[in-house]
Amino acid sequence: MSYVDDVLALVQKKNASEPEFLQAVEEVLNSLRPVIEANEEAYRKEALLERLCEPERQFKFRVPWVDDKGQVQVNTGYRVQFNSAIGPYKGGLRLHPSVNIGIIKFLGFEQIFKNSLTGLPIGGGKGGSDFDPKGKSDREVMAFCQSFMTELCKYIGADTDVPAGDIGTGAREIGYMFGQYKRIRGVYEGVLTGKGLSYGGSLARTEATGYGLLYLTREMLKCNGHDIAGKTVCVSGSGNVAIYATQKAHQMGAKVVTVSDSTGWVYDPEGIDVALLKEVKEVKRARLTEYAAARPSAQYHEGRGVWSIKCDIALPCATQNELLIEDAKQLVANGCMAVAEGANMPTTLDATKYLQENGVLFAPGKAANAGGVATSALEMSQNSERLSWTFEEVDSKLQNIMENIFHNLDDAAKKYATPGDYVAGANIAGFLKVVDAMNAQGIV
Ligand code: NDP
Ligand code: 2IT
Repeated sequence: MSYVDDVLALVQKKNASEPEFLQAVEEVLNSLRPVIEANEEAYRKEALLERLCEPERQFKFRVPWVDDKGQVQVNTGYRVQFNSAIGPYKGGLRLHPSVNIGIIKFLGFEQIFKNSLTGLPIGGGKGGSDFDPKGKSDREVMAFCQSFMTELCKYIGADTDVPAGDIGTGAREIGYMFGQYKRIRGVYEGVLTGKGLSYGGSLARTEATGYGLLYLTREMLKCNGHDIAGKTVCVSGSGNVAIYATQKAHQMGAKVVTVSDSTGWVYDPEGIDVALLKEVKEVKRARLTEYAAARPSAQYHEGRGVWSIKCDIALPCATQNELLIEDAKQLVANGCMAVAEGANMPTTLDATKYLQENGVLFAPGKAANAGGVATSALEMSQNSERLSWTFEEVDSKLQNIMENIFHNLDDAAKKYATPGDYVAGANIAGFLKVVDAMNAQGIV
């Protein structure tokens, strides 16, 4: 068997109960075949892929907190420090009832290559908890965040591991966690990103993932002879990534006609009203039924269904495995020309293959949503030099980073795989830098 097949078999055996992690590893290793096969014996001897697929370190801990009724609740906290070859561990904290070690490992593994693609010195990590912030009071969220950080603060630091937001972790949660870190460790440092502007946050970090997604999508379309202006776009999700993707798409002259949450979705043929969406989701923390109730042109549907609407561009911005093979078939039948992933691994492997085989331009999440972590790295730089840059300065660096990422993966696809295969291009370009650093640092 080839080295890649041997390692895939080993990873499957060792992590049999972690389907999302196995899915992420399978996608990456399969697309690395051309570069691995060119150097197979050396890589095998160094156990390079075995080292890449094994986290450097992982923590799992108890998070007890008291709810508003005086009842003690217990959640499980995680931090996976996956790979520090090119910089301190960097990656978000997911707070969602579905969180388990396999989900955190898949996210941490993806983060290694994503962070490498940004061109900035950040390694891969991820964390979170099965805590559900939905429906909790601010005091309950604070109690959870303080308890979570009381344990997490032992393992992180501005030069070792710098967490940030992800699903369920926004500015409120980051604020509570930062306060607790400072209180226990007694240092005021950039240990978290996505902070509020009054205590070390960066302008444009809130917008960065969604904006970055559109900067990369625009570049991908441009290089394939298309203009984003005038295009109809379907977005899924209605959180941080979805909101700012929608806003930037509108600024570029495209029209977003759908958004969704975990209970339903909205079709708004007039174009999503971003101010209303922000009010419903960021201020009221309410369901999309409230958006539909306030907007005569919007139709609300229970369940899932955004990919059934005819569009030119699809931007999955909610969660993993939300765009399935039947959705891919529907998108192709409806004439969709591009899919760019705002979420991490939202498209299943068979759906990705179907889209690519049917000529749809496909930008994988580890490239397309890298604007968030890239801007987090810019926040780290500003914290280190104790200065704050303007919105325009950060936003223009973000644009450059996203356009460079697209060209790097386009070039890598042409050089090592198949032109236009941006999945392979992203994995290979991300991998080469990490491997170079790992090799230089010896067997660690
Ligand atoms: P938010 O918590 O702000 O929003 C998540 C959105 O996705 C909500 O609309 C939520 O609906 C929906 N959603 C979450 N889980 C599910 C589910 N199981 N089924 C259906 N809908 C679901 O998170 P973000 O916008 O920050 O993150 C979205 C995606 O983008 C994630 O994959 C994340 O890993 C990725 N990402 C985020 C970055 C960031 O900077 N924030 C950076 C790069 C990637 P509901 O409210 O009903 O749960
Ligand atoms: O998936 C991701 O890249 C994020 N959730 C952002 C991570 C970060 O450190 O900003």
